[in-house]
Amino acid sequence: MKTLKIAIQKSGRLNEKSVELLKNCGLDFDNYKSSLISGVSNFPLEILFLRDDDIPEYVQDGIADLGIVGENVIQETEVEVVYLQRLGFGKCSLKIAIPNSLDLNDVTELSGKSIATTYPVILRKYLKAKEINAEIRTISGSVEISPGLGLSDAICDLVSTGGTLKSNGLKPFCNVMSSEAILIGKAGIENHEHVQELLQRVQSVLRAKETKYVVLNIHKDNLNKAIELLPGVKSPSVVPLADEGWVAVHTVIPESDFWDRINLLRQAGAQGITVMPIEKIIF
Ligand code: PRT
Ligand code: ZN
Repeated sequence: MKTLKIAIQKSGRLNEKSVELLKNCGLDFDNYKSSLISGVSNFPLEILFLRDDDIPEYVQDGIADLGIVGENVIQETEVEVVYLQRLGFGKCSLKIAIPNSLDLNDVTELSGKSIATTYPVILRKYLKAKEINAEIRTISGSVEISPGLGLSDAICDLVSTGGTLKSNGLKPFCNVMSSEAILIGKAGIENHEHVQELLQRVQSVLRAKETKYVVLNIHKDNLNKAIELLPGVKSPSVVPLADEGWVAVHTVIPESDFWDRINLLRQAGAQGITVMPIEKIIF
Protein backbone atom coordinates (compact mmCIF):
# COMPACT_ATOMS: atom_id res chain seq x y z
CA MET A 1 0.00 0.00 0.00
CA LYS A 2 1.28 3.51 -0.83
CA THR A 3 3.02 5.54 1.85
CA LEU A 4 0.77 8.29 3.20
CA LYS A 5 1.95 11.89 3.51
CA ILE A 6 0.99 14.26 6.33
CA ALA A 7 1.72 17.99 6.08
CA ILE A 8 2.52 19.91 9.26
CA GLN A 9 3.76 23.45 9.87
CA LYS A 10 7.52 23.76 9.36
CA SER A 11 7.99 26.41 12.03
CA GLY A 12 5.60 28.59 13.98
CA ARG A 13 2.93 28.19 16.59
CA LEU A 14 1.65 24.76 15.52
CA ASN A 15 4.97 23.05 14.75
CA GLU A 16 5.98 21.91 18.21
CA LYS A 17 2.55 20.56 19.24
CA SER A 18 2.09 18.82 15.87
CA VAL A 19 5.46 17.07 16.21
CA GLU A 20 4.70 16.17 19.84
CA LEU A 21 1.32 14.67 18.87
CA LEU A 22 2.83 12.53 16.12
CA LYS A 23 5.66 11.37 18.41
CA ASN A 24 3.10 10.51 21.13
CA CYS A 25 1.35 8.39 18.50
CA GLY A 26 4.50 6.26 18.52
CA LEU A 27 5.84 7.57 15.19
CA ASP A 28 9.61 7.60 14.91
CA PHE A 29 10.99 10.37 12.67
CA ASP A 30 13.68 13.03 12.53
CA ASN A 31 12.49 16.56 13.06
CA TYR A 32 15.27 18.39 11.21
CA LYS A 33 14.33 22.04 10.77
CA SER A 34 16.27 22.11 7.50
CA SER A 35 14.46 19.26 5.72
CA LEU A 36 11.18 19.50 3.85
CA ILE A 37 10.30 15.85 4.18
CA SER A 38 10.99 13.21 6.81
CA GLY A 39 10.25 9.49 6.64
CA VAL A 40 8.68 7.64 9.57
CA SER A 41 10.71 4.50 10.27
CA ASN A 42 7.95 2.47 11.96
CA PHE A 43 4.76 3.48 10.05
CA PRO A 44 4.00 3.89 6.31
CA LEU A 45 4.01 7.70 6.54
CA GLU A 46 6.08 10.65 5.37
CA ILE A 47 5.96 14.05 7.05
CA LEU A 48 6.05 17.21 4.92
CA PHE A 49 7.11 20.41 6.69
CA LEU A 50 5.34 23.38 5.05
CA ARG A 51 4.10 26.95 5.54
CA ASP A 52 0.71 26.64 7.24
CA ASP A 53 -1.01 28.66 4.48
CA ASP A 54 -0.12 25.98 1.89
CA ILE A 55 -1.36 22.98 3.89
CA PRO A 56 -5.13 23.04 3.09
CA GLU A 57 -4.60 23.25 -0.68
CA TYR A 58 -1.87 20.59 -0.65
CA VAL A 59 -4.30 18.26 1.12
CA GLN A 60 -7.24 19.13 -1.14
CA ASP A 61 -5.08 18.50 -4.23
CA GLY A 62 -3.70 15.21 -2.86
CA ILE A 63 -0.05 16.34 -2.67
CA ALA A 64 -0.44 15.43 0.99
CA ASP A 65 -3.09 12.95 2.20
CA LEU A 66 -3.38 14.49 5.66
CA GLY A 67 -2.54 17.80 7.29
CA ILE A 68 -2.50 19.57 10.64
CA VAL A 69 -3.50 23.22 10.36
CA GLY A 70 -5.54 25.93 12.09
CA GLU A 71 -9.24 25.99 11.24
CA ASN A 72 -8.87 29.71 10.42
CA VAL A 73 -6.52 28.83 7.54
CA ILE A 74 -8.83 26.06 6.28
CA GLN A 75 -11.85 28.38 6.25
CA GLU A 76 -9.92 31.21 4.63
CA THR A 77 -8.67 29.02 1.76
CA GLU A 78 -12.19 27.58 1.16
CA VAL A 79 -10.85 24.14 0.33
CA GLU A 80 -12.75 20.88 0.21
CA VAL A 81 -11.15 18.61 2.79
CA VAL A 82 -12.53 16.36 5.51
CA TYR A 83 -12.17 17.20 9.18
CA LEU A 84 -10.82 14.05 10.81
CA GLN A 85 -10.17 15.32 14.33
CA ARG A 86 -10.13 18.55 16.34
CA LEU A 87 -6.80 18.54 18.16
CA GLY A 88 -7.33 20.93 21.08
CA PHE A 89 -4.19 23.04 20.57
CA GLY A 90 -3.48 26.28 18.69
CA LYS A 91 -6.69 27.68 20.15
CA CYS A 92 -7.48 31.29 19.27
CA SER A 93 -10.35 33.48 18.09
CA LEU A 94 -10.69 35.61 15.00
CA LYS A 95 -12.08 38.87 16.37
CA ILE A 96 -13.00 42.30 15.16
CA ALA A 97 -11.26 44.82 17.39
CA ILE A 98 -11.68 48.58 17.56
CA PRO A 99 -9.62 51.44 19.07
CA ASN A 100 -10.24 52.03 22.78
CA SER A 101 -11.45 55.54 21.86
CA LEU A 102 -14.18 54.25 19.52
CA ASP A 103 -17.57 53.77 21.16
CA LEU A 104 -19.64 51.12 19.37
CA ASN A 105 -22.41 49.14 21.00
CA ASP A 106 -23.69 46.84 18.29
CA VAL A 107 -22.01 45.03 15.36
CA THR A 108 -24.35 46.75 12.91
CA GLU A 109 -22.56 50.00 13.81
CA LEU A 110 -19.57 48.67 11.82
CA SER A 111 -21.48 49.63 8.66
CA GLY A 112 -19.60 52.35 6.80
CA LYS A 113 -16.37 51.57 8.71
CA SER A 114 -13.18 50.09 7.22
CA ILE A 115 -11.70 46.88 8.68
CA ALA A 116 -8.12 45.74 8.01
CA THR A 117 -7.48 41.99 7.96
CA THR A 118 -5.47 39.11 6.57
CA TYR A 119 -8.71 37.06 6.61
CA PRO A 120 -10.87 38.73 3.94
CA VAL A 121 -12.80 35.58 2.96
CA ILE A 122 -13.98 34.73 6.48
CA LEU A 123 -14.65 38.39 7.29
CA ARG A 124 -16.68 38.93 4.10
CA LYS A 125 -18.92 35.95 4.93
CA TYR A 126 -19.38 37.16 8.51
CA LEU A 127 -20.31 40.70 7.46
CA LYS A 128 -22.68 39.38 4.79
CA ALA A 129 -24.46 37.11 7.27
CA LYS A 130 -24.92 40.07 9.63
CA GLU A 131 -25.90 42.38 6.72
CA ILE A 132 -23.12 44.82 7.62
CA ASN A 133 -21.83 47.01 4.83
CA ALA A 134 -18.23 47.64 5.88
CA GLU A 135 -15.16 48.06 3.71
CA ILE A 136 -12.59 45.24 3.97
CA ARG A 137 -8.95 46.32 3.61
CA THR A 138 -6.86 43.21 2.93
CA ILE A 139 -3.29 43.55 4.16
CA SER A 140 -0.53 40.97 4.50
CA GLY A 141 0.52 41.41 8.15
CA SER A 142 0.89 43.65 11.22
CA VAL A 143 -2.85 44.23 11.13
CA GLU A 144 -2.88 45.59 14.68
CA ILE A 145 -1.03 48.79 13.76
CA SER A 146 -3.39 49.81 10.96
CA PRO A 147 -5.92 51.89 13.00
CA GLY A 148 -3.00 53.78 14.62
CA LEU A 149 -1.63 54.57 11.15
CA GLY A 150 -5.04 55.76 9.97
CA LEU A 151 -5.33 52.87 7.48
CA SER A 152 -8.58 51.52 8.92
CA ASP A 153 -11.21 52.11 11.61
CA ALA A 154 -11.06 48.56 12.95
CA ILE A 155 -9.19 45.30 12.48
CA CYS A 156 -10.11 41.62 12.21
CA ASP A 157 -7.30 39.41 13.51
CA LEU A 158 -6.48 36.34 15.56
CA VAL A 159 -6.40 36.83 19.30
CA SER A 160 -5.20 34.45 21.99
CA THR A 161 -4.12 36.30 25.16
CA GLY A 162 -5.33 39.71 23.95
CA GLY A 163 -1.92 41.23 24.76
CA THR A 164 -1.28 42.42 21.18
CA LEU A 165 -4.61 44.25 21.03
CA LYS A 166 -4.00 45.88 24.39
CA SER A 167 -0.51 47.09 23.57
CA ASN A 168 -1.84 48.69 20.39
CA GLY A 169 -4.69 50.57 22.09
CA LEU A 170 -7.37 48.24 20.73
CA LYS A 171 -10.24 46.37 22.41
CA PRO A 172 -12.02 43.21 21.24
CA PHE A 173 -15.46 44.03 19.82
CA CYS A 174 -16.97 40.82 18.44
CA ASN A 175 -16.04 37.19 17.78
CA VAL A 176 -15.97 36.15 14.12
CA MET A 177 -14.82 32.55 14.62
CA SER A 178 -13.11 30.32 17.16
CA SER A 179 -10.26 28.19 15.91
CA GLU A 180 -7.97 25.34 16.87
CA ALA A 181 -5.65 22.93 15.06
CA ILE A 182 -7.49 20.30 13.01
CA LEU A 183 -6.32 17.02 11.50
CA ILE A 184 -7.66 17.20 7.95
CA GLY A 185 -7.62 14.72 5.11
CA LYS A 186 -8.12 14.58 1.36
CA ALA A 187 -11.76 13.68 0.56
CA GLY A 188 -12.20 9.90 0.84
CA ILE A 189 -8.92 9.27 2.68
CA GLU A 190 -10.82 8.63 5.93
CA ASN A 191 -11.50 5.06 4.75
CA HIS A 192 -7.82 4.25 4.23
CA GLU A 193 -6.67 1.51 6.60
CA HIS A 194 -3.56 3.38 7.75
CA VAL A 195 -5.50 6.64 8.25
CA GLN A 196 -7.92 4.81 10.54
CA GLU A 197 -5.01 3.34 12.48
CA LEU A 198 -3.39 6.76 12.83
CA LEU A 199 -6.69 8.37 13.81
CA GLN A 200 -7.20 5.78 16.55
CA ARG A 201 -3.75 6.54 17.90
CA VAL A 202 -4.41 10.29 17.81
CA GLN A 203 -7.71 9.82 19.64
CA SER A 204 -6.11 7.64 22.32
CA VAL A 205 -3.46 10.33 22.95
CA LEU A 206 -6.14 13.07 23.14
CA ARG A 207 -8.32 11.01 25.49
CA ALA A 208 -5.34 10.43 27.77
CA LYS A 209 -4.68 14.18 27.88
CA GLU A 210 -8.23 14.80 29.08
CA THR A 211 -7.94 12.40 32.01
CA LYS A 212 -5.78 11.66 35.05
CA TYR A 213 -5.03 8.33 36.69
CA VAL A 214 -5.94 8.43 40.38
CA VAL A 215 -5.14 6.03 43.22
CA LEU A 216 -6.63 6.63 46.66
CA ASN A 217 -7.05 4.81 49.93
CA ILE A 218 -10.43 4.62 51.62
CA HIS A 219 -12.05 2.78 54.53
CA LYS A 220 -14.42 0.01 53.34
CA ASP A 221 -17.35 1.73 55.09
CA ASN A 222 -16.93 4.74 52.76
CA LEU A 223 -16.20 2.77 49.57
CA ASN A 224 -19.68 2.96 48.02
CA LYS A 225 -19.87 6.69 48.60
CA ALA A 226 -16.48 7.12 46.86
CA ILE A 227 -17.39 4.84 43.94
CA GLU A 228 -20.46 6.98 43.22
CA LEU A 229 -18.05 9.92 42.69
CA LEU A 230 -15.82 7.97 40.28
CA PRO A 231 -16.81 7.48 36.65
CA GLY A 232 -13.78 5.30 35.66
CA VAL A 233 -13.23 3.80 32.23
CA LYS A 234 -15.67 1.01 33.15
CA SER A 235 -15.72 0.71 36.94
CA PRO A 236 -12.88 1.43 39.36
CA SER A 237 -10.47 -1.31 40.44
CA VAL A 238 -10.62 -1.96 44.18
CA VAL A 239 -7.50 -3.53 45.71
CA PRO A 240 -7.31 -4.84 49.32
CA LEU A 241 -4.70 -3.26 51.62
CA ALA A 242 -2.67 -4.91 54.42
CA ASP A 243 -4.94 -3.12 56.90
CA GLU A 244 -8.14 -5.13 56.36
CA GLY A 245 -10.53 -2.25 56.94
CA TRP A 246 -9.05 -0.29 54.02
CA VAL A 247 -8.86 -0.61 50.22
CA ALA A 248 -7.03 1.21 47.43
CA VAL A 249 -9.17 2.46 44.54
CA HIS A 250 -7.63 2.90 41.05
CA THR A 251 -9.53 4.93 38.46
CA VAL A 252 -9.39 7.70 35.84
CA ILE A 253 -10.93 11.15 36.33
CA PRO A 254 -11.74 13.73 33.62
CA GLU A 255 -9.42 16.76 33.70
CA SER A 256 -12.40 19.13 33.30
CA ASP A 257 -13.90 18.66 36.78
CA PHE A 258 -10.81 17.18 38.39
CA TRP A 259 -10.55 19.42 41.49
CA ASP A 260 -14.29 19.27 42.25
CA ARG A 261 -14.18 15.48 42.26
CA ILE A 262 -10.99 15.31 44.33
CA ASN A 263 -12.53 17.59 46.97
CA LEU A 264 -15.70 15.49 47.10
CA LEU A 265 -13.58 12.33 47.45
CA ARG A 266 -11.68 13.85 50.36
CA GLN A 267 -14.97 14.76 52.03
CA ALA A 268 -16.05 11.13 51.49
CA GLY A 269 -12.98 9.97 53.46
CA ALA A 270 -10.38 9.36 50.72
CA GLN A 271 -6.75 9.59 51.86
CA GLY A 272 -3.31 9.41 50.23
CA ILE A 273 -4.71 10.52 46.87
CA THR A 274 -2.05 10.01 44.18
CA VAL A 275 -2.54 11.53 40.72
CA MET A 276 -0.59 10.46 37.62
CA PRO A 277 -0.61 11.52 33.97
CA ILE A 278 -1.83 8.97 31.42
CA GLU A 279 0.04 8.39 28.16
CA LYS A 280 -2.66 6.64 26.11
CA ILE A 281 -6.17 5.22 26.54
CA ILE A 282 -7.06 2.52 24.03
CA PHE A 283 -10.61 1.21 23.90
O1 PRT B 1 5.28 30.61 8.64
P1 PRT B 1 3.86 30.19 8.58
O2 PRT B 1 3.09 30.82 7.45
O3 PRT B 1 3.74 28.70 8.59
O4 PRT B 1 3.20 30.65 9.97
P2 PRT B 1 2.34 31.94 10.33
O5 PRT B 1 3.27 32.99 10.82
O6 PRT B 1 1.38 32.28 9.24
O7 PRT B 1 1.43 31.37 11.49
P3 PRT B 1 1.71 31.27 13.07
O8 PRT B 1 2.78 30.29 13.35
O9 PRT B 1 1.81 32.62 13.70
O10 PRT B 1 0.29 30.69 13.52
C1 PRT B 1 -0.14 29.42 13.08
C2 PRT B 1 -1.55 29.17 13.59
O11 PRT B 1 -1.56 29.26 15.02
C3 PRT B 1 -2.59 30.19 13.18
O12 PRT B 1 -3.07 29.96 11.87
C4 PRT B 1 -3.67 29.94 14.22
O13 PRT B 1 -4.48 28.85 13.84
C5 PRT B 1 -2.87 29.57 15.47
N1 PRT B 1 -2.78 30.66 16.47
C6 PRT B 1 -3.12 30.53 17.79
C7 PRT B 1 -2.37 31.93 16.28
C8 PRT B 1 -2.47 32.58 17.51
N2 PRT B 1 -2.94 31.69 18.42
C9 PRT B 1 -2.08 33.96 17.63
N3 PRT B 1 -2.17 34.54 18.71
N4 PRT B 1 -1.91 32.58 15.19
C10 PRT B 1 -1.51 33.86 15.31
N5 PRT B 1 -1.59 34.58 16.46
C11 PRT B 1 -1.08 36.00 16.42
C12 PRT B 1 -2.15 37.02 15.95
O14 PRT B 1 -2.20 37.09 14.55
C13 PRT B 1 -1.66 38.31 16.60
O15 PRT B 1 -0.64 38.89 15.83
O16 PRT B 1 -0.67 36.44 17.69
C14 PRT B 1 -1.04 37.81 17.89
C15 PRT B 1 -2.07 37.90 18.99
O17 PRT B 1 -1.70 37.13 20.09
P4 PRT B 1 -2.11 37.61 21.56
O18 PRT B 1 -1.67 36.49 22.46
O19 PRT B 1 -1.34 38.87 21.84
O20 PRT B 1 -3.60 37.81 21.60
ZN1 ZN C 1 1.15 31.42 7.54
